[in-house]
Order: sequence, then C-alpha cells, then structure tokens
Amino acid sequence: MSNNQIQSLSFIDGVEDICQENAATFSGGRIILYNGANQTGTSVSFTGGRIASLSRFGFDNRTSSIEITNNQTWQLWVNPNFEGNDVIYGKGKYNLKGLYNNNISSLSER
Ligand SMILES: [Ca+2]
Repeated sequence: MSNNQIQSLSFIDGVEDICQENAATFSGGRIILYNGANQTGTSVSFTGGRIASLSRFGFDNRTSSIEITNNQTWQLWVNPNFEGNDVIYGKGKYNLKGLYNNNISSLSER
C-alpha cells in the first residue's frame, strides 16, 4: 500500500469519528454495540426506541461490548422480540460476559 492510500484511509476514519460525535450531540444519547471487546471492531448505534431484531442491522449475536451515553438506560435480550435472558445497563462502557457475549438479539431503551 502506498503512502497516499494510507493517508486516505486515515482521513476516512477521522470523518467517521466526527459523524458519530455529531450523532450523539444531536440525539441526546445512544447505545453503541461493538463486535469486539473494550468498544472495538464493527459497531452499530441506536438513539432510542425498541429494536426487536438486530439481524436486520447485520448484528444478531455479534455484540461483545457496549457504550451508553447521556444517562440512557437500555435492556438487552438474548432472543429476538425481547425474549429470553436479559440484562440492563445504564450510562457507561461494558464488556458482555458469558451467556450475553455474542448473543444479544434485541434491545429497548427504558
Ligand atoms: Ca441471540
């Protein structure tokens, strides 16, 4: 890869970070799901509401860590349609453990 290509990729990463910060500012809060531990890897974010199935976002059974901003509280289930074991998180950064790691299929803001 040439230096020009590396610089281009870095620029794209910077743009994505700026867009995510703006999304948080405008929405007042959100949950971000990451497929890697410690808030790394591919991510998808939601500003509120109820998401009955993460499969339509390409994120079913893929979440390994999360971040919740602005004092929102979210409930996460291991099955679609808000069924099965669930866990509740408030503002902060968390790694999902055991049954919940790579198993979240639906979620709802509380
Ligand atoms: Ca699941």
